[in-house]
Parts: sequence; structure tokens; C-alpha cells
Amino acid sequence: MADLVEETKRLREEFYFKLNATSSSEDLRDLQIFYLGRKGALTGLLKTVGSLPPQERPEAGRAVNALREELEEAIKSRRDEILSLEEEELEEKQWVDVTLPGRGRPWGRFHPVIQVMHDVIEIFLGMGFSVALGPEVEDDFHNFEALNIPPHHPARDMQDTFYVDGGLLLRTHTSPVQVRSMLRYGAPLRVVCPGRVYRRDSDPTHSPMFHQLEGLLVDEGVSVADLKGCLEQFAKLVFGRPVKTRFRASYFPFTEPSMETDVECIVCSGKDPSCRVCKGTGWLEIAGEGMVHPNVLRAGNIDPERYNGFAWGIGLDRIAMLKYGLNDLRVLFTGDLAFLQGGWL
Ligand code: 2NM
Repeated sequence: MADLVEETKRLREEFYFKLNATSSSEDLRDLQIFYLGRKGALTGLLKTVGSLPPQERPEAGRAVNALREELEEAIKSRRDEILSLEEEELEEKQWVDVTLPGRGRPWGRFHPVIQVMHDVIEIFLGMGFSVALGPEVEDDFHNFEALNIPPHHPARDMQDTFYVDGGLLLRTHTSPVQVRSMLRYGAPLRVVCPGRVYRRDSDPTHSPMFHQLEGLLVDEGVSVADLKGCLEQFAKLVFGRPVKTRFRASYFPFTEPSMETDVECIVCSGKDPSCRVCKGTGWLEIAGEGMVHPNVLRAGNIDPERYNGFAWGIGLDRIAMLKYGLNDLRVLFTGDLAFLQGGWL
């Protein structure tokens, strides 16, 4: 009996010592199992009661049970303490200052070529043209045949054209879209066709993929004067000020007569013989154009006896280079973010 009283005292002291050291609900659960669990210290103590003389058992039992109740109570109040401490800690950690300014988001922007494309489209919408789009994988008829480019024309050469399986090809210009527009809408017609085009070519001024905007106007009694007026107006609007233009004779299979349009150098106005942009010529080429060949109208199911028209093509990448003073167009396609996010401004 005296041993049991001693042991009870010792356990009690040891318990409180350990209880004070607990700082988390996990620690506390371990402590509870150690003393009050099924195989715990108090259960062990209760078992020794059975080995006492019968008259001592009730008192010893009461002492052990009183200790059990006391320890349970102590654990419960310690648990409340710990829980409220842990809650406070969590609140401190999760505290949000709703007055802090938000994190900045990076701004996207249109690619320089796409900005130029939008500007150019806007100019022609203002002249009454509509926008037409078409497939980048084309067939021989729409890309060549209908455009008066015969089977053995050098433009069809493997060296210029990317051919794909099934006799198809990557369009080498957006003209096939104009052919499709003639077939779908007939005359009179005013369309511009912007988009990506593909040629086997790669150097500082040529990319295997580049961007064009071609236009087509078909009506009765259209003249070269109409064509010149249209492109002169375009040149003024795209560079934002009156610019001198000149029309040089040229050749395209799909137009007759054919011309190319130059504008005075927007950097040196023809005054700097060593100008990097115009190479001292004073002129910049901005478009090719001409009166639509009767064969092309016929391929578009339009009667060339009644209707005629003009068409032109503009290299959008080239306009972007001129506008932003680039001497290597490949920066437009290498994904250099420092450049694309405004390094050219
Ligand atoms: C150019 C130059 C001259 C052109 C012609 C046509 C069509 F489909 F109407 F015949 N589309 N584009 C054309 C004419 C394109 O690019 C330098």
C-alpha cells in the first residue's frame, strides 16, 4: 500500500512536469496516451491494486481513480490553452493586409507586324474594301494556275515553293484568296487579303514566312489612274504625312501592265547618299501592282469584256522594318521579348 501511494505521487509529479513542457496538440495527445491510454501508466497502476490485501483495495482504487480524473482534467484545460495558442498563431500567419496594392501583371501587346497589318487594313476599310481570309495550305489552281502562272513558270520552282503531301503547297502569296473571292462574290468586288505567306528564302531581308496584304478591285471602266490614286493615298496614310511616290514599270504574270511603287525615303528624303535605309537611292519600294490580267478574271469566273480591275501586293514585314528602322527583319521572328515588348520604340 505504501509503495502504491509513493508510485502515485511520483507519477503525478512526473506528469505535471511533462505537461508543462507540452507545446502542441500532438505532444499532448502522446502524453495522454502515455498516462491514460489502454496500456498507459495509470492502467498499469490500477492493475497492481488487485495484488493488495482485500481491505486495502477500495482506498487504493479510489486514489488511482482520483488521480485519473485529475490528470484527465489537467489535460483538458491544457488542450484548451494549446488550441487557443495554435489558433492565434494560425491567424497571425494567415493575416492578409487587404490595403496592400496588387501585384503588377505584365502587359501583352500586338506584334509589330500585326500592328502594321491592323493599320493597313484600317486604311483600306476607309476606302470601301472588305477583308477576306483564306487557307495557308493551297492547291496549284488557286496559287498558280488561276493567276496566269503556267506549269513551267520559274515561280513554281521547288526552290521558291514549299510543297506538302497530296499535291498541296504553302501559299506563296495571298492572291489565291482573291481568286476565291472572285469565285465566291463575283463583280463588282473590293477586297484586301492579309496573311502569312511562305517562300524558300532566308537572309537578313527575307524570311521563309512573311506577311502580305494584297488587294483587288474589280468594276466596270477601272483605270490605271484609279490604281495610282488608291496607292498614293495609301502611302500618305501609312506613313502619316504627304510622301512623294513614283511608279516604275515592272512585270507580274497576273497583271498587265504591271508596276512597282516607291516612296521617297522616309529617313533621309533622298538627301543622304550613305543612307542605311534607302542605300542612297532616295526611294523605298512599298508595293507591286497592275491591271488584272484578263486570264485571271476569267479564272475567277468574271467576264473580262465587261469588267476590269487592279490589284496590288504589299509586304507588311517590310513596312514594319521601315516604320521601326530595322535592318534585319529576322528580329521580327526570333521571339526576342526585349524587342517585341517595345525595344523598337
Ligand atoms: C502583287 C502585284 C501585282 C495581285 C494580283 C491579284 C489577283 F488575284 F487579283 F490577280 N492579287 N494580287 C498582285 C498584283 C500582287 O504583289 C506584288
